[in-house]
Amino acid sequence: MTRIAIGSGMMRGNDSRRDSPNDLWTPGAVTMPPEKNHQESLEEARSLLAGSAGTVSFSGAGLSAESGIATFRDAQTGLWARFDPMTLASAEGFARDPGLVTEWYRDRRRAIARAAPNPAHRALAAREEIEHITQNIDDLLLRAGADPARIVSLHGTMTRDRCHRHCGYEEEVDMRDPPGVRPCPQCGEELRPSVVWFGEMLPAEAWEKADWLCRSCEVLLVIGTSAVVYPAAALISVAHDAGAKIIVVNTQSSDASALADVEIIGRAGEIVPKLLQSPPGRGRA
Ligand code: BJW
Repeated sequence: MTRIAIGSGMMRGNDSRRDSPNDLWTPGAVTMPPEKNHQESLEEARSLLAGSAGTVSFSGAGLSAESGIATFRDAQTGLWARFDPMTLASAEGFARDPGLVTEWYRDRRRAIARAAPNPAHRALAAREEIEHITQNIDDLLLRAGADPARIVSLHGTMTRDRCHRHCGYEEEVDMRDPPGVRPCPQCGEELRPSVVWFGEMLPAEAWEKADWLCRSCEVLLVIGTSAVVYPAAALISVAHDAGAKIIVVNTQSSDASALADVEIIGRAGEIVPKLLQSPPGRGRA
């Protein structure tokens, strides 16, 4: 696999030279003017998108990073660099200290309420034919104007609380003034954010729709995910194995890199609008 240094980042597309026995990436191994390679990869991705009759976006925390929402696994700035996931994002952690978990979510809810959609959210939302699968629990894609019927939220949403016992009770929360710990009015168990914690099943309906979209799409546009959390990350393989072209946008290599037909290393807020500027292709039936 050949990688080409582009300015402060790197970019990689499918490259016929990848069978070369000397196929080791070296930062100095630039064979063409960097701007031309950058432009070529963007054009390749744009052309895949323009010719696609069914494009699906698959996003992670990197999509919202430029809106000021912390990612999970980025060194230093990622949430898991500062907080223990099993203490704050698991049923066991909640059972141990519901007050601590709820306070952590109150802070994050206020941060989401203060945040605004960035150019990547807006570019995705503006392409009405694109279906979206997101691991994000913020509502920025929705606030950018995307059709809610075209958003599959694999890991739930911060905008609602639900009964921890799954009695069926759910309610919307005020994201600017989020509630503290309180009992479910239906069964007395505690209420908690309607998100998916480690060890919990993904919502069945969301999973089934996401799986179907990935089996039937022509292009999967993977944006800002480390692709290490399963079963969500497996959807990239599902689309790839079903014959979809995979375009990856990320500030660095990720576990999605190996499946990419075109990988563009750069910020989502800069790259995604460039990719989606082209007129829609044949559109989804
Ligand atoms: C930019 C950028 C910019 C930055 N522009 N890019 C194998 C099969 C099945 C399950 C497992 C398995 N192995 C292990 C498991 C269990 C576990 C798991 O996957 N663990 C791994 C970590 C090892 N999975 C689960 O537990 C799931 N449930 C499950 O499997 O149920 C079945 C089961 C039940 C019982 C026992 C066993 C199995 C549930 C997973 C739930 C994940 N929940 C969270 C928290 C949500 C609530 C909250 O926010 O509080 O979801 S964890 C966190 O990770 C969050 C995210 O949605 C998810 C994915 O992270 P994401 O979005 O990829 O973010 P990062 O930070 O990792 O990456 C950001 C990327 O953006 C980076 O690559 C940056 O470079 C890039 N970037 N700035 C472009 N400007």
